[in-house]
Amino acid sequence: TSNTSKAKTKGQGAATSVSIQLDKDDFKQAVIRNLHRTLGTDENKANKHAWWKATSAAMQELVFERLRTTQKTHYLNDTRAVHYFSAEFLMGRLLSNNMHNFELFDTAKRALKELGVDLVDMLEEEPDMALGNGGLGRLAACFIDSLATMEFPAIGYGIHYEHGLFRQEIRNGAQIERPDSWRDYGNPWEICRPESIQQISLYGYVETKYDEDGKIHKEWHPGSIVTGVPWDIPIVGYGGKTVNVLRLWQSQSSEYFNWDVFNAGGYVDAQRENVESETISKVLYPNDETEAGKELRLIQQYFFSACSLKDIIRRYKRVHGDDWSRFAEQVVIQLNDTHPAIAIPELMRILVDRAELSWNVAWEICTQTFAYTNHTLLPEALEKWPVRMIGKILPRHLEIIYEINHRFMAEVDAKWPGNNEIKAKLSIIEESNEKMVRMGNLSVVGSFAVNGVAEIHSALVKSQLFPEFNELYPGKLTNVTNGITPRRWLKACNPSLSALITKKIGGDWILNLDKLDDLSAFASNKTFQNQFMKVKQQNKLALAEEIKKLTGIIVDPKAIFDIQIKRLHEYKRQHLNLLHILALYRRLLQDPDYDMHPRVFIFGAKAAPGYALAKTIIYAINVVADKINNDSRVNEKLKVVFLPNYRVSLAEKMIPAADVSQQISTAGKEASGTGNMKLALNGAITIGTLDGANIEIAEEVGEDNIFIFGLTVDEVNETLSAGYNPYDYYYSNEELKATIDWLDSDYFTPGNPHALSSLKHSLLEGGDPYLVLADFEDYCKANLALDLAYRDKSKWAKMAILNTAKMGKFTSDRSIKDYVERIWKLDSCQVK
Ligand code: F55
Repeated sequence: TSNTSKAKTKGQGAATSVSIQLDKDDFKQAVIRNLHRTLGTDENKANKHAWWKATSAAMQELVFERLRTTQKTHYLNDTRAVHYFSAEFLMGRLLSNNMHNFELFDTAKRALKELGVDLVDMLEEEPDMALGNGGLGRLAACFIDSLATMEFPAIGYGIHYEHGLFRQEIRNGAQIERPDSWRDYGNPWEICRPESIQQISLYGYVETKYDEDGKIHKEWHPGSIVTGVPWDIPIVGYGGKTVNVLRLWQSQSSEYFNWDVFNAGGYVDAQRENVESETISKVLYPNDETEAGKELRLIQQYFFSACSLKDIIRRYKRVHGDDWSRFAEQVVIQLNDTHPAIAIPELMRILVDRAELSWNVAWEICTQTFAYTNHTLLPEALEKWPVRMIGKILPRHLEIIYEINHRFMAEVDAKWPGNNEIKAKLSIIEESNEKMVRMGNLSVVGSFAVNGVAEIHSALVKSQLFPEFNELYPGKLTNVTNGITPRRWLKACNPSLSALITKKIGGDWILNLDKLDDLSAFASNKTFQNQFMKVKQQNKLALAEEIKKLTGIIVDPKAIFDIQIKRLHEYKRQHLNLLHILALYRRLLQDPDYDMHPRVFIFGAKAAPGYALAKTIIYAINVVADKINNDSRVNEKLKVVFLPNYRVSLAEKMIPAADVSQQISTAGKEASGTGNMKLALNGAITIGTLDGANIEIAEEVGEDNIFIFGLTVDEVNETLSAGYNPYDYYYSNEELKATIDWLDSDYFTPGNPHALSSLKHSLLEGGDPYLVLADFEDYCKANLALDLAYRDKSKWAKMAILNTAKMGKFTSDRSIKDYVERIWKLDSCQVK
């Protein structure tokens, strides 16, 4: 293309930069050319949206160039690659990210300015690509960024949902869900690849045949066939050298097939129950941490897993033909939780039924190919599918699962002869009233590596979730602590802090986050403290304006900005935060001179639409906010803000402005958390429990630079087994009792005194399963300490700097390095 023929070698910058670069005038021309030729409009007519599209198209020209080179290089080198199977990729916006990763952001900004367009303002035109619920989906997005940055051959496989996670509106304090339509006006980043369409089967029955030698052969006669259309999203690594692909499957009906069935008449009734092909990729299930158990969900999982496997096998066969012996050398598949675990029996089916390999050879290939990441210990999140349902949708897979289990049970019996209790526990089939397939057990049995996502979590996976598996397969269970990409979560979202850091210690931190530790030397330096806190102050000012724009609430940028952003869940304990806010409110009412630094509590959270108590907590936050913000007796010191529709692009505005990071889950429940890392990286101080990656953050920053409170995992277990009674705390802490009772009055919900009763109920009669009451007092103490610390400006600045300085461990580059060295065994492949 013309822009590459005008390529210039970039003089400055890291040796990591790609040589194809544009200067400001090239960039202007590329945007204008795309405005004319791609958008069919011109400078005078173009609105913000058209400018965004033209700019994206200009970027996409560069992206394509590197994509081609990358794919050619990977093909010629016949590289081993990781295939990251994930039902969710929470990408957010891509234009700014791609500019940053091509190191073109400043060039683009200047070019657009000359065209009369403000880049930062224009970026708001891009809808978030919200094809995920929360941490798990965002982790996948950070991982594919790091994989491309570190030049590892990798492909992400997922679902091309028409509607991503719902858009949240707040009406009269309550959450309303609205459909998300991220592609309504076209997505400039995706490319449809009709040449790589796949077809997959569903329903039907299995025929058992015998050949001349009496050998058994299974033939699946499907009841319907679905077409998978791949959409590729290029993933630009930092430095712009490697551009990998995220391949997302869209479902389509395969008309000719379904017509036959339709004409057969007798099958019409059976067909009626079947899921319509197009609905498979229609919508992302909005549940995090609760498994929906719906037929359509299982079909989604099989649909994308089977399409992806076929895609991998097609590519493998192009080089190796029918020689399966090198498959596991070339292909490693990482299962992002159990959502794609049905890929295990699917690969067995292909190898045994289609390639006609022996079971043992097939099983060896399979178990050398798959690795599985566990993201939760919560029982309600562990996927189980009714045997009956799998039998209906995937009859041959059910047989294969039974065969896998049969052989596995023999292994268990060899290890623990005659021990039926262990067998019942480890069996892939749960022999309950309604028989279930346990996808976690299937994943452990079918993988060569299983990892948790933070040290404590992985220890609990070994000791609590899968202890017998750990005995049976020593070394299979391991840890890879999560990480986040510093490109999006510092460089792009916090340009002022990035510039300050780079000025102080150079720009190497972007690719080597451990370098941030060089800032430690300046943590006590008054000048640097002032510079650091000035950036924070500017970011707070910007967020204050955003808050006003989004909610009308006016907040004081000098107040402590205290932020809790994450999905709404009881175990994450937003209601613990709320009870403490009520306690502060009450103290201020009882003593107008109550001494506290002004503080703004800011929340962002979506509740799963069917999770009633989570929705009540959102409602509670909003009604309490409304009361406090309009109470002139306290609102100089206390404000509460619930920002609607929390999502990646909103997180990017909130995180740089945070003074305090709330990470207050019940110990043992949050597998890792990743928001904790993003906030600390941007200089927020954590108030948190010893849970998930908080523990490792505390180790890195040191106990002076974090506010730890609450029960530990062991203490939680002891408290529960001693017969935890929340009333003991309720009656012994006057303030706690008063705040809980307050929620159940009509003070916050005039005319509707019991609107929040279910919240009180869950904390008392409900048994308080997440020990909110047990941790309340210590949480209040930690908050007091935090308040005091903030008043010492220099002390706080030092803490904030050290938090940024000590986050090196939590780059997703390090996570990927761990996966590569310990699990995937990949070589990087430099793309020239
Ligand atoms: C989505 C769908 C289902 Cl069916 C179940 C869970 C989810 C989901 O979104 N889980 C999730 O986000 N888990 C989180 O994963 C993060 C990345 O590993 C962890 O940091 C976090 O602790 C964990 O809750």
